Amino acid sequence: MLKSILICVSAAIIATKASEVMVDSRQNASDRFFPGDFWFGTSTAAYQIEGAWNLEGKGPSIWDEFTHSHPEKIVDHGNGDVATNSYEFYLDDVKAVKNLGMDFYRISIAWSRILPTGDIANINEKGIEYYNKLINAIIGHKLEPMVTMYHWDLPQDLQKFGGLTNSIFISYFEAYANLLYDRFGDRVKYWITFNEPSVFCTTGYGSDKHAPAVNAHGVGEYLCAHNVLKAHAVAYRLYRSFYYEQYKGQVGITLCSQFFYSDSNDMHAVDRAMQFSLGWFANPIFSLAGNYPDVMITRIANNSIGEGRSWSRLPSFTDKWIETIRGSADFLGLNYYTSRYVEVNPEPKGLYPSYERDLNLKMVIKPEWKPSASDWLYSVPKGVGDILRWIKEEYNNPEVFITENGWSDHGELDDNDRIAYLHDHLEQILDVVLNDESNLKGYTAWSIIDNFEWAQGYAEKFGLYSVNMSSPRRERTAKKSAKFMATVASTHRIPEIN
Ligand code: PNW
Repeated sequence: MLKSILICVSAAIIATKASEVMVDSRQNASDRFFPGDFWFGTSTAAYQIEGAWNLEGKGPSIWDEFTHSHPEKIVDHGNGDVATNSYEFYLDDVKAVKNLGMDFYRISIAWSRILPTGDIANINEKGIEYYNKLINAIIGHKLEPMVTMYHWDLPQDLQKFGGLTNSIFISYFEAYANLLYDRFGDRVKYWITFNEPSVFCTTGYGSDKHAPAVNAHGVGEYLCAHNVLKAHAVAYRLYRSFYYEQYKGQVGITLCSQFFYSDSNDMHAVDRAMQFSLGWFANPIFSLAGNYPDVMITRIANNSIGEGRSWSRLPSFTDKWIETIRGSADFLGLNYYTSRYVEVNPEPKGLYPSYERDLNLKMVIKPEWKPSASDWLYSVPKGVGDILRWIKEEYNNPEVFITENGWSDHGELDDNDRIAYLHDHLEQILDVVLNDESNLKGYTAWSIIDNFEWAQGYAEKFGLYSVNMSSPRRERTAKKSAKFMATVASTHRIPEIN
């Protein structure tokens, strides 16, 4: 179930187009290197690492509430109460990123740490102080901070009135964004409004797998997405109107998508998968026409009518909103992990109604794809190149940052499978860069340290460093992959592996 919902919806041009990629003849193995201005970084998110869930004025988030009231929904019954205690040991994380010779560190801010109820009426200065220390440490280590405003941890009080499904969310988010720009904008030049709305809207509002476990399938995920797009655009416009002139920063959004392929060359199915996953959020922001992809508008309206409604479960934008949302990003943050083949379901499948049923595609995993410790994550390096090329074509070559890419295992220090995954993906990415097939500015590895992997608890590890979870000091230890990434970041080349 989770697998199919988590289709951080992929896309696919078909294999042929992508495999025709010619590698420039000048590129001998020895001079295949990333350009000097290409950036490398690593990423974390507040709830997954900070701990200190109720310390120094922090209010509860939907993930505190979810893990406390439903421990059975987390594989190991874990939670983020203490996590890797980065609230106390944030300097270890910053130093780890620095040790790898990275250019930037992508973090997120816990909304309820600085606004305990989510509301601007009540500011927690202790929380502001924490992020000031963290941001200053990042800058002090000559790293660029890249800051995500919302990485899934909504203040619990905002869920009382429906959270992201209530349009008043837009005003709350605007006030929150304004506070962040005001307090941190002098030092933070790269802002990401939301991390992976397709994932948190489907799993949190369209299912009960993630917080806030609303499970309003078929309606909740679309309401959530609608408000996210508006809130994102409002936060973007706010920065451009009141902060850009002084601070000259950039504001983007991070979207997650797989790439999709078809064995039977069914390009309609492939396009539908791409549009339901990446296009859902990217089309309104990055396409010339704006608005949701046509295939979503049509299918969801038709299904809605078939269900006896006189309205579509996919909300519609006024022309004014289309205008406000279109072009509201300086860059597209892309989280790429894996891909799928798609086939049309002979019979409609999934909860009635639901996003899954609206999409109505079977997601197929190829037996030759290497599995990770996560049931949804298989190594498909080709997909990252194909999705970058797809983005260039579909959205007129926007600036892109890969804001996450990574591999899970059970915590080995000699993590050769992670190295192989990173190596193979970086090779594809380098091809794209050298052939000028994407306006790609940087690459971010998920994650610098092992951390709380949401419903999978601490069982699945994505870190370049392991963390001693049985010691209160939470010591960080570099894995073999940390060395690999350090070589990539410092030489701008991809070392050969056996
Ligand atoms: C991301 N998929 O989620 C999140 O941004 C991180 O917080 C998380 O720890 C990381 O990836 C690893 O899971 C994803 O289905 C969820 O392709 C689902 C997918 C990809 C990323």
